[in-house]
Amino acid sequence: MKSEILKMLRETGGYISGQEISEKLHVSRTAVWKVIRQLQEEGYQVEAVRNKGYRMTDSPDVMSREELESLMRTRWAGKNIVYYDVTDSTNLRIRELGDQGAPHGTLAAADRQTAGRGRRGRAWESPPGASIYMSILLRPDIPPDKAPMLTLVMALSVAEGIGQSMEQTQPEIQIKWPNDIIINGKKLAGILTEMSTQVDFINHVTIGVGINVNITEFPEEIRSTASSLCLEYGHKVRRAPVIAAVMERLEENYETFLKTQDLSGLMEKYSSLLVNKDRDVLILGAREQYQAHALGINRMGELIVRREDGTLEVVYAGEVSVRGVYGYI
Ligand code: BT5
Repeated sequence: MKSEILKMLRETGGYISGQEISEKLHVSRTAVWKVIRQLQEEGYQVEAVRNKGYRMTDSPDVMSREELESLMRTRWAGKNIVYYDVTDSTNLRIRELGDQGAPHGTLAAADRQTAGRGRRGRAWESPPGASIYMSILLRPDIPPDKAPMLTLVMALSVAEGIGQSMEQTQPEIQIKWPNDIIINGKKLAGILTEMSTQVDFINHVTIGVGINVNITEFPEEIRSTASSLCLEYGHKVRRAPVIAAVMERLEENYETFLKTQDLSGLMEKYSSLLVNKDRDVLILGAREQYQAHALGINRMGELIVRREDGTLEVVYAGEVSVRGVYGYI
């Protein structure tokens, strides 16, 4: 009931009477009033004016299932939500929920992770109260070898979703192929895709996203490469609306992806946000490392590069890392 009342207060904008809320939700006016009191205690600014009703004047950076539900405008992406104040890793929670049969689009979000993970066993810095840690469950009916493209679909959705939630258009949010989200040359967000498969069949896919929102201090090892929305835009940002915006973009981009089972409908948008485009990059493969010029992505999501001798090469995301010649990008 709390998320429905929150949604009504938001959608009305002005005043809504206790009577109207109680009739719509089939509950007593006292029950409505109790929820309003709870919301006020959680920090929401809700005004109560005799003969007019309730009006929300400000909402704080609350992270809760109700807050997220009240903001979600999607049909399936993030419609079923589980929220944790603390968990080890939202990717692990979603994998478990996937095994237990949770529906496509289930979203797990946390305020803090005790074992936040990056790719290949690396760690993801996940302090409380300041950032977004979320994972979504997908059940795509595609062959397993096409699943890595979902990381790019998510990267595009994260970049677009963040961009849309901010009032300023500068600094721009960009993508470092394949899965880093960049602001002013620093890492703002990372994506971790994991899959549960049979031989030629996907059981489910978990896509985890970590976004640095209001964090202002990073550990020494990543201080020069990491940044947050708050640091770059100079003000605090509410996390829940960013999550809702990313889910909205994901729902649309995922459906575009499924039509062709490749990135033909998305590669133009993705390439326009690509920070590596037209730059010299170092390709760090298991067998060889070389310098090349990045040209863009193809419809399979591979990076197209031109080697120094002029030959074109396609680089597959699973096999290599890409670095700028002079640093991180
Ligand atoms: C990633 O890995 O960028 C994927 C990160 C995914 C995190 C989300 S949070 C929700 C979900 N649950 C999880 O357990 N994970 C996902 P990778 O490309 O391997 O980058 C990891 C590297 O980024 C680390 O080795 C550090 O150098 C750096 N790093 C760690 N924490 C960071 C942070 N908060 N901000 C920026 N850089 C960070």
